Amino acid sequence: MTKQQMTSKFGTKKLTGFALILAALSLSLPLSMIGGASAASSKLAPYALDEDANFRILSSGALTVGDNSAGVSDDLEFTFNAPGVNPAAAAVLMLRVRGVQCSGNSLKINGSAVSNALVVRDADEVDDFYTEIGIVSGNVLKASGNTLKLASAACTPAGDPGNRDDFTVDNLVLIYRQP
Ligand SMILES: [Ca+2]
Ligand SMILES: [Ca+2]
Repeated sequence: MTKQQMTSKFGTKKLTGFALILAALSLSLPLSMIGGASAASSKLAPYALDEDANFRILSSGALTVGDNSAGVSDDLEFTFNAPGVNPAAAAVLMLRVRGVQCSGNSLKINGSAVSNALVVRDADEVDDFYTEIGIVSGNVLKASGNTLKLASAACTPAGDPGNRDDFTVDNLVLIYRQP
């Protein structure tokens, strides 16, 4: 099992970019509810729009894990910073996700699962990207040296246990609170 190490090359954007994110987040709310995001996610999203919020673009490129294609790893991880974060507060991870078919896949920050980030889709939906709003629990983030890890899981008990579930994420945006 190999890991791809990447470092987020995107810095913190200021007001113009933030306004775009707010607009995107607002748009994503009804879509997420249609797509099955939990009530908890939907409630937490507006909370992240507080005046004390900050955000980071963690990745704007597609990241795929699984075993369908050569050169794709079962898992990958990269590091990112969250300058000025209030570490005790929960945060929101907004992202697009495609191809999740099994519940065992994981998206973790500092070893803690980001809930609602990976939603299992029906077979006829796995070719489409869905906007998801994940929840990063309080006491997970730190100002620097955070690790985000994606891992694909075998689809068990259904299917071939040796066939890991390939899925793709992109446009990962972390919205967090400052003290
Ligand atoms: Ca899949
Ligand atoms: Ca596979």
